[in-house]
Amino acid sequence: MATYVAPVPQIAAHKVDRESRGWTSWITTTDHKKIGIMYLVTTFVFFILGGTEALLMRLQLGAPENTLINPQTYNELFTMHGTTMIFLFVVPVWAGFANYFLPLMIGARDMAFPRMNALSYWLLLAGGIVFYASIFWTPPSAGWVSYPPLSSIAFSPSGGQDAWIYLIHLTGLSSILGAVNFYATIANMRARGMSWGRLPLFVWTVLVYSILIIFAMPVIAGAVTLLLTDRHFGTHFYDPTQGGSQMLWQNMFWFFGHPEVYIMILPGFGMVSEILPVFAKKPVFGYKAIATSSVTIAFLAFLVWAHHMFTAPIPLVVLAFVMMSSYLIAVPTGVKIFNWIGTLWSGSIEYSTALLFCVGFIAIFLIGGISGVFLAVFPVDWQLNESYFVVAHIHFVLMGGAVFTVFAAVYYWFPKMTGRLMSETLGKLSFWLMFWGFLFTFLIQHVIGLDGMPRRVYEYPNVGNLALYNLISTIGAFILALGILVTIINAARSVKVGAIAGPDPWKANTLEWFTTSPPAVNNFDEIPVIRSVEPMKDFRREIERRTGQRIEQVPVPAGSGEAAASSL
Ligand code: HEM
Ligand SMILES: [Cu+2]
Repeated sequence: MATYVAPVPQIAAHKVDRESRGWTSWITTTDHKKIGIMYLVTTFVFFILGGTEALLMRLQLGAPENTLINPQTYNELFTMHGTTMIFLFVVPVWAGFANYFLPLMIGARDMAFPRMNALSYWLLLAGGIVFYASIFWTPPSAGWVSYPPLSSIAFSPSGGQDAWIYLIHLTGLSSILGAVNFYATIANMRARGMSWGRLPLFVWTVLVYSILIIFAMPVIAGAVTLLLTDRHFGTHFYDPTQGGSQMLWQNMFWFFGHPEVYIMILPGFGMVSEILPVFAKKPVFGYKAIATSSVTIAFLAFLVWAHHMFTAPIPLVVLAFVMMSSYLIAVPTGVKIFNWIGTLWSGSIEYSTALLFCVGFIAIFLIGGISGVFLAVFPVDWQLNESYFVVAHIHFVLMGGAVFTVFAAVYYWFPKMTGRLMSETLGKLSFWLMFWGFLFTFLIQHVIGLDGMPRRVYEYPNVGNLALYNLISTIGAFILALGILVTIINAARSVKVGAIAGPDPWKANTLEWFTTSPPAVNNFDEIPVIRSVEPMKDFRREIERRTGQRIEQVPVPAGSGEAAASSL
């Protein structure tokens, strides 16, 4: 087998510590890869909890005037579901992937602040436990937006609402520390030669994700602190009868809430920009446009929060401004979609499961974007606000933008994390079940909304076609859940019996493939100098030029990996 030919000057080899094993190694670890895996496992557990809550709601809604679930429980279920999915799944799941892969992608040996990194994880877990502990008493029931007066002590006297507040505090702090860490790592620890213009696109989006978190999270932390003092310490920030203002909550919540949407989906955009070129076997179309559009989206995201408040008493001229700036966001988003299609265009496409999830994402997200354009017209929103049309819209955007891209990331990166490939047959089965299940569940909800069914109701009368439409939606939800289950089974099976992956099973472009699967504690024994956005391609070409032979795999530097770690 060919040995690694250094195409470029090398940085001195690095001695590694012996890798510690056993369960204590997990709770004491500061290794970004272990922390990444803990993040991923934890967030997937919450995803399953949130999904179960969703299925219970869909069961209740499967038939008109159903009495399976009482109204109070239904309120608790949608509150737990929305909160779990957003704060305990989508936001931290990206921190999980970024933890594992960001240092590898930029050629670093760990995050900038490894101990703080561990703290971020433990704060997330604490937030989740505090929140879920409330199910043993009374869970919160004021929705994931917790508007006062619903969330006030008068309407929500139970500790569940306080648990919700602590969840925001703890996961918010976790996210902020994580974001500072990602930012510092990207700014200071890139391999030699990796200028900003050579940063992998996923890393660009993690950078923007971090900046959004740093600006948005403190605002909601402040907002919930005021809610806490209103509830327990006699203040009246949100109580209009005492000189407070309910609008204060709405403004603070959505000043955070809209950027939050991009916190949840930008890393997914980055993921798609990594995966498409690998499986279309050509360079990404418009690297600079994709990177710039992420930054533009982030900037605009702070101007449009009031489109979530179109029915609140706000001057018309402000509404018009918010409507126009919301449209402006469609431009950079359109640029991305255009570039992804450009990347696929006339590529020799390999239809891997990861690629299917990316293409499924583009299709679904596009529909979510279009219903968003409807909702951004404020007179239209006055009609559709609080209806099932909105439920359809958020799920197209979030399931498409976050869940489908997360699944793409799982299929793409699983071999790197475990050393084994997942089954493509089960992967494709899972994709098609999820794709069709998703469309059955949520496409029809646009019609349910247009027919006038409000959201957050536990039952509906048997009028028109509501019963049929809701039944279709419920059946779809179970097909979707089955699809998710297939991936879980696939992952559990492949960890043990999957085919051995090798360092670079996809012939990919970025540095995380320039090491063993899974990587050793030190990630790389030698860190190469970077000369383009596609370093692996450079290595391949360089070796082929020197040896005059075509190669399938770039040999990773001798001594890298487990063998090196245990031989010391
Ligand atoms: C697994 C498939 C899913 C199903 C079947 C599902 C179903 C539901 C249902 C039935 C509701 C309540 C609608 C209402 O009564 O107003 C809901 C609300 C919601 N869902 Fe999902 N959902 C799923 C996944 C997700 C994901 C992945 C996210 C976010 C990333 C999400 C975010 C939300 C939010 C924010 C709400 C609003 C909660 C509130 O009204 O306070 N859902 N979903
Ligand atoms: Cu928004």
